[in-house]
Amino acid sequence: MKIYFSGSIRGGRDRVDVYRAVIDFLKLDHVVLTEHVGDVDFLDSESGMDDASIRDRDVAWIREADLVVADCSIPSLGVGYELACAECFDKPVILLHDPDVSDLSAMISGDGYFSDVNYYHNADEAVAILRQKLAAL
Ligand code: 6K6
Repeated sequence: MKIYFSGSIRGGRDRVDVYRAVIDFLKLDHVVLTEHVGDVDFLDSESGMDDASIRDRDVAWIREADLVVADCSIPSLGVGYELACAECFDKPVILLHDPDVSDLSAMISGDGYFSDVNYYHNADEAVAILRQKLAAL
């Protein structure tokens, strides 16, 4: 599958270690379109792309993806926007959320499309959840 992994960038990078672990796991059997989200050394300002190009490319990747996996622990406008796109494009979505980091927005928890919310507390738990979910697909 082509998987679009969504996680906070300008919203804050405190969970990048979890993103990295999740992406490394997903890459064992799938193509991850957004590997840069888990790049620990990534500097948004050094990407060389303007914001319109980033947005257009990312929306095109969501259209192309077979599955969207999003970590909503850090509130991020970009992640929320991508989830709305995924719903518009009718893409399956798996959500990861650490309740110790934030309360999940009502706009996500109150949207029946996002029924697959998975709570975790560390990278190992997040990977174990995804291993189980992907095996069941
Ligand atoms: C990429 C690699 C190096 O620099 C960049 C430039 N920035 C972005 N590149 C690609 N996707 C981005 C970039 N900034 C935000 N996004 C998308 O929005 C990602 O797919 C994330 O899932 C989401 C993060 O949104 P914010 O609001 O937290 O930045």
